[in-house]
Amino acid sequence: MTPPLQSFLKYTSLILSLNCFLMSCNTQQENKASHLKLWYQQPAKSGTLSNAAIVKRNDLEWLKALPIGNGSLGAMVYGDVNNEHIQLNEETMWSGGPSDNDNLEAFSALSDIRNLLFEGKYKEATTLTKQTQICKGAGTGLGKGANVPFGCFQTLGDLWLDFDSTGSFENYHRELDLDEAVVRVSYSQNGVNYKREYFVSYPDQALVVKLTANKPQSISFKSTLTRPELYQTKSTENELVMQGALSNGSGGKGLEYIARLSAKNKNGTLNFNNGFLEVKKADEVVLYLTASTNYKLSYPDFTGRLYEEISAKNLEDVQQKAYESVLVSHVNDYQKYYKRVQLKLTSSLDTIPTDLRLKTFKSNNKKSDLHLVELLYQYGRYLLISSSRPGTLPANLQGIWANELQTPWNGDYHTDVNVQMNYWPSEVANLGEMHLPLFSLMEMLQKPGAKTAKVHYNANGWVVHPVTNVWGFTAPGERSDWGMHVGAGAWLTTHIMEHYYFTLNEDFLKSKFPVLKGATQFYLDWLIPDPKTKKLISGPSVSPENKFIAPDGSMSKICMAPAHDQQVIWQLFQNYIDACNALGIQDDFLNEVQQAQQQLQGPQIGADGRLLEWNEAFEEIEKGHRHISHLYALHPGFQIDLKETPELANAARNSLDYRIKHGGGHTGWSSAWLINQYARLGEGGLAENSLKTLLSKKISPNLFGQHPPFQIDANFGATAGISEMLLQSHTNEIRLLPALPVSWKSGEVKGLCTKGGFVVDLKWEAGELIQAQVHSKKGGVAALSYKDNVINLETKAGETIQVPL
Ligand code: FUC
Repeated sequence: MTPPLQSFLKYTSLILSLNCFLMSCNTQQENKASHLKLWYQQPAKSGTLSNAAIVKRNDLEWLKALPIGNGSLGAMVYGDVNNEHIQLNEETMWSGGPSDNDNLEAFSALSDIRNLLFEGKYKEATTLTKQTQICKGAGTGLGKGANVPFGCFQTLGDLWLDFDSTGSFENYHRELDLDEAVVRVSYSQNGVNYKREYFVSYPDQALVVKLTANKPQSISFKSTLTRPELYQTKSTENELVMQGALSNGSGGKGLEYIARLSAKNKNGTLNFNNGFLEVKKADEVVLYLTASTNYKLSYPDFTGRLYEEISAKNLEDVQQKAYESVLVSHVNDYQKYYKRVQLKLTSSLDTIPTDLRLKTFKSNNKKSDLHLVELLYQYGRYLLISSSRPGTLPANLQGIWANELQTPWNGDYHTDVNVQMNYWPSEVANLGEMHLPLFSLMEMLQKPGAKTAKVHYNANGWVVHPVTNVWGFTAPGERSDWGMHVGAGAWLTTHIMEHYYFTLNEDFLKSKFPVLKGATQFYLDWLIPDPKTKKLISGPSVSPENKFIAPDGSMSKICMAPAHDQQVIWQLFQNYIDACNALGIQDDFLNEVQQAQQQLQGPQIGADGRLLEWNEAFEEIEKGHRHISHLYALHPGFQIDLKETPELANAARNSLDYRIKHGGGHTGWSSAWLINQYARLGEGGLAENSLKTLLSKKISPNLFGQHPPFQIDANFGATAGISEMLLQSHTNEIRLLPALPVSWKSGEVKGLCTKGGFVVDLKWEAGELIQAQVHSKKGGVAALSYKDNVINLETKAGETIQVPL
């Protein structure tokens, strides 16, 4: 190389690297400035090690603690100064165990119940249903199943750090940084500035806590691991080990678990002794915690893993690495998913702590707080990444965070809206991988569900009713009024095609096709012709979980052809037909499905213009009922659409308005559903109203959704709903800004996904779309619709196109 060229290149590369350095500084600064955080100026008050046994489990302080997690290991960080408390979870910590719940009397009474219903004898039909159709045994224990075979998702326990400091502190700051999935706490005490950093790493399968101070020898504390019951904590030379077995709900030993804690210090001393870790006068301490159980997701033998070895190996590996590298690989792994979507509704700086912001919002008569909307939106994505990863169990009613032995509703999987809602944001908000655990659960449910289908209904295929658990519970619930929701399996299974529609991943579809076909098979056998209309109908079943006044004067839930069942079955059949088209399947079974779909009783409009919830215009007992299952076809289904079936859409709107007028949307998840429903109706203002109701009434200081109690579906439903307001692709069209509220004047969203494998970025000003970009993963035509215009954009796989507006 000639010298001048060499020096030119050197010079250029110097300039380049300087530029890169400056750019990376700028990006870092920009990133820092744009970091979304939940932040507070006070700790959540924890108990202390000495009163661990009597710490109130379901206290309000827990709803101020901050959740971190890696899909299976979870923690709630209180950030208290003198006594730190980190409540722990491991997603498979389930009491109970597999049990046979199928009712051998069910099938012989089935046709009698149907006949009674056809004769209008609702009272008798309900009595016979109660007597014969419910599960055998205690079922879910009426939602308190910790000590029956159904079991309950339980806390793993608590990690306590009792510091030797007492007294006051200042400059307190506590935050959950959504951009990095790290909790940070800082404060000053006795002239020393303290910092703590907490995260749960997916790559290293460990909870990591780093404690530092700006003066040497300032960190001294005593620590241990406890659990409200069934545990023993021992110390080895360099570990604390908490171990035990839960109850199997039948008087025996159930799931086994282990949690291990180790520590590294800079200066000072570390001592593991007598079940405690004692740290004296350290400059810095890093704690590592791993946990594991012997659970395996495989019916009927759920025992599998060498769990003691797994947790030991994880602990050994993580502590051999430098803290910084563990942190960096955690952040990189998390950001791979999190950074895919950006939402900007405001450029104002976040100068108000999150709890005060919420309070102000409530007292300000719900004046829009766009920052809060951004925060809630990304928090939903954060929670999904932190509670549902490929290879884990699906996010349950509380994700993976629960601090009790008897978690509300057993912290299980309710399949009559709740677990489905958990996954509504997964595809559109660019977290398709996080959807995968739901399919693993369905695969496990096939076998027990096939037995239930045979025993209860003499049907082929598989079924699940409104509640299931990690032990393969598929029978109807113990109370027929909610337990006879026979459409639940159809609803659950529609998620398979939802994932396919967005990803066009044929291998995925092939591998899950048997699950889809099994569910379809079940409903083909289950449906019967209505003697009057000859239409195919489902029943005996319920419209979750609403009651009506029957023609015989009784108050009933049991009926034939609830609109919800009819709609989810239509959707399942449509999904099956689409799956066959995608996979090139053409056979007699497909023909049968196509014919059955055409013969299904479809949605009906009552004389008052509302969509009928039941097969006749019965009067509902609870007019503002929290479930709006008879509008499933509008959302999340696509049988009803504003443009394609305007009359039905209008009837759905009437039903929604009526529900709300009578107090509907009163649980967190219910108001979250309304956001989605109104978005589908193109009603940005009404969708925003429901979002505001949720934010003002059903969100705790740590932004956990509230039924109440805490139920995470509202968080996921809200994230899905906000996405639906900005982008929809439930029909063949991709609708841009279909339900933009007036108050979201200008903004930008990047990285939302649509069916067909497109990724969309949108920018708007003064309520008008000014920029749109489509990235095509799979090629094909993107039919983009904005207001009344439709553009058919031809794309090639891998191409990114600016849309001409
Ligand atoms: C359904 C709802 C309840 C609650 C429970 C977990 O049964 O009807 O409101 O959300 O799930």
